Amino acid sequence: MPIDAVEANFDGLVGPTHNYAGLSWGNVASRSNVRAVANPREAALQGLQKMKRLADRGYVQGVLPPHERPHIPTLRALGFSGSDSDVLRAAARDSPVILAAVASASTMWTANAATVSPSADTRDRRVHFTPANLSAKFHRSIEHLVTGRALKSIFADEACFAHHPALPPVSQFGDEGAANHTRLCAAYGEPGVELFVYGQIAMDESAPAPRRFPARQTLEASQAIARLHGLSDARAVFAQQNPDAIDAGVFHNDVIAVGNGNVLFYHEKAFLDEDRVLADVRSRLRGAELEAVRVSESDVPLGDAVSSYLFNSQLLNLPGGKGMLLAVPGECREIPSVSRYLDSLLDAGGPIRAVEVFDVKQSMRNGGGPACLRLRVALTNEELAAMHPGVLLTDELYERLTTWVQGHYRSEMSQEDLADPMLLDESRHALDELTGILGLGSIYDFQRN
Ligand code: SUG
Repeated sequence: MPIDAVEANFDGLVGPTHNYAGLSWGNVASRSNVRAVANPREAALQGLQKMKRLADRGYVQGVLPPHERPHIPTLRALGFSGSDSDVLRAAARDSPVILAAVASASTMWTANAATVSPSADTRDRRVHFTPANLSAKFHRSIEHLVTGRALKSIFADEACFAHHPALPPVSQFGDEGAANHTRLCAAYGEPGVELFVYGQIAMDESAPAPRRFPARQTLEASQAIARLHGLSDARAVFAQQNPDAIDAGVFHNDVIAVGNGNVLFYHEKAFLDEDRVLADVRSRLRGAELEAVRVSESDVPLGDAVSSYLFNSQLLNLPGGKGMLLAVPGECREIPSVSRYLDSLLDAGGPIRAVEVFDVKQSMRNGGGPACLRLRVALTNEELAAMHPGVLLTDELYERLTTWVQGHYRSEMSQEDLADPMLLDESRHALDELTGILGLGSIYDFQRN
């Protein structure tokens, strides 16, 4: 009997300090919008509306909470001292860039929160979670502890769920989570193939590597995750991302490829050795044939793929086995080559049967599209029943979160605003209320001290 399972998507709720600080070298949008004034309220509402539309279509939709920002404990660890206001004032004076890093709302991009292996793939038949160390960027490297707490609080039942700490926080084990991990399968409850895509082999200096921008994910990290999660060779494939793509601004694999079920939708420049990747996946995929939907450079030049975020779309099953829906960012309809390609994709009669546009512009300006904003967790019915239900989006939760955002979030956030001690108070107050709404317990440092 096949096991009934669903894919749940957990979107990161945008935090109250959402801003444009230009922190991510190698991420073109982050750099080009540096110092623009952000609108945290609009950002959070755009995210909630995306979640609501997908929940209304019947998809299992969850929410992951934002983190406490600015993160005062990190500033203290860096030598800033005194009262919280003193700490903020000194950081703003001595190093605005450090203040911006500890104030980033980057936890919204939950595709980077963790790598998740469904129980059908793992040796002990539990769902395995490893928060990503995100060690390539300081502002992201401070996420994994609280991410781990939130995931443990939501997936608490040890009979169903296994949690690992993040990998050692050094560049050789740089891990960016699910953004560099795609699972292909015949059905969510069946054993699948986990495709780990790395940017660089860290411990082999002669191996191919990007020249301009950093490779954030290493083979060493991907292999460690596969070992921790108990994936056999039959369940895991490791593939190198094309270094030229990284140098063109593809800082995560989910900016150039997305998979779901037996479909892999990717750009011809995604992988260093495309033929081997496809052969490795094909030889391991059971119960279904891989359908490779390959986009050529002549149809969509790599630069257009990066600026539209075509591949940072969510690929979702349509009900009744009637193909798949591609949930694309609005920018895809603004770039002629991409818009034309989407029309031809629908005419082609392939597995992708529907395209829907989502407005997540506030996040896009920091290089985060629809797929960056969500963490996928395939769950059997039994696992779904075992998880904490308070984070699953219902009409009522959507209303409560919308009211909560409207009551607590500012509509303008400049770099100067990050030093405002009132912002810290407002954020803590809002997050304290949020853990109550979501029923998560005390996951934040300020609630524990
Ligand atoms: O890590 N941007 C994020 C975007 C993450 C996108 N995620 C996926 N592709 N899955 C990053 O580069 C920019 C923050 C700033 O510049 O203010 C930032 O962190």
